[in-house]
Amino acid sequence: MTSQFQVPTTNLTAWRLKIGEDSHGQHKWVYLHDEKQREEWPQNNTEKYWLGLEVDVPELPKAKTPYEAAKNGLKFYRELQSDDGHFATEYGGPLFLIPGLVIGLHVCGRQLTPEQSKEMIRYLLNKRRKEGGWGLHTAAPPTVYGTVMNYVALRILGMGPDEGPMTEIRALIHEMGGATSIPSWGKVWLSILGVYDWDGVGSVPPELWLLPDWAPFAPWRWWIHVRNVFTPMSYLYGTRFVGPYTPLIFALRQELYVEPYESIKWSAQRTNVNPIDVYSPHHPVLDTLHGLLAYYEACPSIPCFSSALPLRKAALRRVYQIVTYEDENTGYQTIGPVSKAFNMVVRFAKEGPESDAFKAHLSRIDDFLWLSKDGLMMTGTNGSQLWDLAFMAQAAVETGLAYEDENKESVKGMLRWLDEAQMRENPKHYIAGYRHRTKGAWGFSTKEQNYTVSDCAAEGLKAAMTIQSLPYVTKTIGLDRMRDTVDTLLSMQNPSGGFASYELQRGSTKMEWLNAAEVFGNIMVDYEYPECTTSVLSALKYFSKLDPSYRPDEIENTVDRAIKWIHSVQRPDGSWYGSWGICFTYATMFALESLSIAGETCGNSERVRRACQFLVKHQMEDGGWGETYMSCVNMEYAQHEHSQVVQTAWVVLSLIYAQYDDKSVIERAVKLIMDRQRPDGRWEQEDTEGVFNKNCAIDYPGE
Ligand code: LAN
Repeated sequence: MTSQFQVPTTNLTAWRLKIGEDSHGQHKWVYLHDEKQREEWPQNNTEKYWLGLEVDVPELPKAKTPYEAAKNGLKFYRELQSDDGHFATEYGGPLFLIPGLVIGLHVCGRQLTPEQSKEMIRYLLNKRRKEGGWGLHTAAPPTVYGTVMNYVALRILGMGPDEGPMTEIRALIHEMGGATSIPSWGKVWLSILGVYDWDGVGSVPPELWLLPDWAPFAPWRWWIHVRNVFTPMSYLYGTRFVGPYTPLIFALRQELYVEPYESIKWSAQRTNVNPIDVYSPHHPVLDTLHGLLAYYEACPSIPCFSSALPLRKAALRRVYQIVTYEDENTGYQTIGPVSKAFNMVVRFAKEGPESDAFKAHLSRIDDFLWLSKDGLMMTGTNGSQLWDLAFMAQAAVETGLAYEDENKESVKGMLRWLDEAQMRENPKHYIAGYRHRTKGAWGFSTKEQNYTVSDCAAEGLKAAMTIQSLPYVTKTIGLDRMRDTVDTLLSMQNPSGGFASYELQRGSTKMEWLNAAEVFGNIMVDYEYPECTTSVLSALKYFSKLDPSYRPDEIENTVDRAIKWIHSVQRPDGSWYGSWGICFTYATMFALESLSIAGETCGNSERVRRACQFLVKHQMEDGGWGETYMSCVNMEYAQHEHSQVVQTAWVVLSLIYAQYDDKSVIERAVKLIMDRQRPDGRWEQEDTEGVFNKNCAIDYPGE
């Protein structure tokens, strides 16, 4: 079977990337069926590059100095800039996103286009690991969650049960004991599809949204991503939503389990999670609560307790309202890909297939789909537009490349995009939706996505300030608008002095007791991070030079407290733990930037020397650095077998911030970076460099 099987593919030269005009920075890959249309709208270098086709760029003279290498790099990257000024990039890695969308569409009676489906199948098959299945992300070994969910996705996308590698994948699922022990988010999606029983899912009670705001465990205090997943999930759980029972559902019930479906004792599955999947085991508090809630959930079937029903109804009304706030605040994209699929199903379940809300959801699916050389993926967010651009802008100015005539138009383009991407108002449902202020902020991706992220707002502001320092640009972002950003940044400092990601830390870290998503760590509340803290304090510091009269005392005080917090989280070995990039190399770079702003360098600071010793100790023989995502998982430095250009560059920056005096260390690293540059100026994507929730790697190929 396997030998005859042809992985489906489409004509890659027929795909185009449409960049949104009204919704600024929006990405939408479209397939042009018509030859004439393709001629009229030829493929550009951005499309060719991301599809792995040959890019139309010259070979450049080999760089002899680091400056020339950077210049060649920007010359190449400029080719990937969109007309609106931003750089559209792919953003993949997680492998639990496609199945949610595919199941979500299936239960709503919808499908992707035939071309999208083919490319998605190609992606999943390309990302299958040599062990036979999929893990939580592309760099991890297979788990029940990854393998079952992606197997189901392939079946829905049209693969037959014995087509190609499907028999082998199913054998692996059976070897792992079948789908009964899938982690909780998998249990929920399979129940929605009708191939698991809601009785096997630990309670996801919408009633939590009826708790008063002062309650210590009230959901508005949870980390924004978890809150936005929990909310629609609790609606679907509370209504026990199940999609239509198609023949495929009955087939999957046979395929996914080692025992007959009808014989499975569902209530025993609530705590059954395969150990190979578990990163954060359930806390006994959660299991006890679930045990108690099981009685509550059984109420409707026990007449004397049916008084619980009005409570559930009220809770569902409340939860539905919160779902609509999120949809309306984000142009129906929601904060991310998981909530996107859940919210879409909720709106379908409540308002039906013809409703405006459901149709609006359908119209914003493409924002999360990216066609890569390996096929069609679902992205971690609707892009990383601001994040990529903000660093590129600062690098262009700080290296001096922005002063080169050949780069001026590109730099002006970046400012044009920044100007459009700043959020000028607070969200539509600001107070009622428990949102943090957005006025003046930039988010990680687009303005329309509409979420402040502390470091994105800060890096956006830094990018605007640096570009506007150039003599040839018109200062389109005035001081008033920068003051709005500063107001937002100042509103985000936690009592500890550190900055979290999207909001203040709104509740106790004991909330982790309720973490029911076994595959992620530290997700229940927002935590302070050296990365976010550094971005904010550096932005405030630069701003205070530009506009010394604006809130000077508060800025100074905020920066001082932030530095103290950075001090407080240095580890005894000199490093800092990174939560968004891999890992110690990433966070140590940020922390050393902070300390250099506070005037601390190797010459005068023991802690900076300790940090440098840590970094230098890990330099590899070839002069580079390489760390794997396992550092983030285990909180211990995990050496990569190969050095990585990106991490090597992070360390070079770190050592420069620290004014490290042994220049030979830096020179060897820079030589490695230069040697890895390709003749057209690009650097290839090597291993993954990003991470989230301690356990999931994510790629940043644009950086
Ligand atoms: C991101 C990507 C960017 C990242 C940085 C700006 C780098 C960071 O400094 C702050 C946090 C942030 C914005 C971040 C938070 C979590 C995200 C959105 C992601 C890692 C991208 C994908 C991830 C999201 C949670 C994925 C969906 C999965 C769930 C568990 C809901």
